[in-house]
Amino acid sequence: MKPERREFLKRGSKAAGLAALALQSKKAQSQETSKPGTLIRNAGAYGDRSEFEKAGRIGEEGSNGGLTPLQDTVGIITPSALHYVISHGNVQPALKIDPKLHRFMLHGMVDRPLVFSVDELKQLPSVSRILFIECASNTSPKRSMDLLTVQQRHGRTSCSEWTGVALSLLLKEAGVRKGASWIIAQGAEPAKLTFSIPLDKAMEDCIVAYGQNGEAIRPENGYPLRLITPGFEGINNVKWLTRVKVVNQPYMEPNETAQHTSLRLDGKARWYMFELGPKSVITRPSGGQRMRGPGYNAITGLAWSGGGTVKKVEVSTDGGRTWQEAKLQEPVLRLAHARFHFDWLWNGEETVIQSRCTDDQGNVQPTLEEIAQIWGVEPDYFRTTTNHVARFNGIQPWRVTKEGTVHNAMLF
Ligand SMILES: Nc1nc2c(c(=O)[nH]1)N[C@H]1C(S)=C(S)[C@@H](COP(=O)(O)O)O[C@H]1N2
Ligand SMILES: [Mo]
Repeated sequence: MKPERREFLKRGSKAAGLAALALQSKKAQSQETSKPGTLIRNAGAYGDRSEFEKAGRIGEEGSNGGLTPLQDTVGIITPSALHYVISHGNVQPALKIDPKLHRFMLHGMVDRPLVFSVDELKQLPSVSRILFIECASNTSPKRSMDLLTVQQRHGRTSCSEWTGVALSLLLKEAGVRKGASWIIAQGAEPAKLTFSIPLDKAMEDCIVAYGQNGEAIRPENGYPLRLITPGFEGINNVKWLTRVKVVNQPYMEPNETAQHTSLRLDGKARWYMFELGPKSVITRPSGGQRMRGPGYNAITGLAWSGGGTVKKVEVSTDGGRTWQEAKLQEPVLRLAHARFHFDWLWNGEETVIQSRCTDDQGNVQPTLEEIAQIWGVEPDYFRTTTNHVARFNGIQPWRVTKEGTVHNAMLF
């Protein structure tokens, strides 16, 4: 489709406001031609980290994924360069999109279809929110067997500050028609990833984002535009966003049917689940690391919930017999990673350590055994099934041996 942007923008008085903004952005551009200052010599125009820092994403075999080294990050922000990457459709390393040529279209069941350039979106009132993103396949227990580290088990979640325009603002400008109930978001890659999202969510808090941690979104994370759908599973955060179509039913695209459902024993599948459950993981000490030795060992980790704000994290250092509350480090933000700390005096004996998240909705992170019970399966199901188990938020146990080595204890 090649609708004339100006045609759309001309219609309606509110839309005329947007047109004026578009003109302003032209002016602003022409002012930018004046010479910028000399870039500083010693620090570099665009800084690098210390050569002694080695934390990096690792790949997943047979996929385009890159997993965040959660064991190496501090605080709650994932550096953009370490944000996990999952791209379907073989987009490797990432799409190269010229932001001057890129357009975002809002159409379908609206009174005034709208088309925006990236610059035009940047002229609109912006919102910034620190939010986690997590792939529905993160921590799928089946993968547990040969995956030992927190990066391998949990590295499909990251947390960034995302900046952009509230999708609700754009939808109001476009004028959503009566009877509309869903939006369909689509990406620019050859496979055109497409996903259906309830209109209520779009109006509540979705963001058409161009910024990540204070600069442009990284190419592999969706440059120049991506949809941010707070708290919903990763796939809803459509990268390289080209359009949002307002419709009255989900489109049941392959990604939301075949590839993002959980098949149950009775042959029924769970789908359109969207919201991710409460979750947490101890990132230190975690699989593959070594204890400092008997005595004081700091425990730290991350907790998050698609249901709201992390209210409480409990830690058990005795295989789940007793639990004690961990300290939550400020800030603790809605739909963001939260950092927790726990002071542990290890007696040098073999034990299992784990964490449990409770969110402000009262949702408590379950054990694998509790999930099995809800599913009506034996815990061993998760070891043997060939079905894809998505949205698994079971408690992550780490076994600490007498020698001070730490191992994944889920299903072992
Ligand atoms: N256009 C497009 N958007 C996409 C994807 C994709 O392959 N193409 N992958 C989805 C999936 S499955 C996840 S988990 C998240 C990952 O976002 P990230 O790569 O920025 O971490 O993006 C989602 N958005
Ligand atoms: Mo995903």
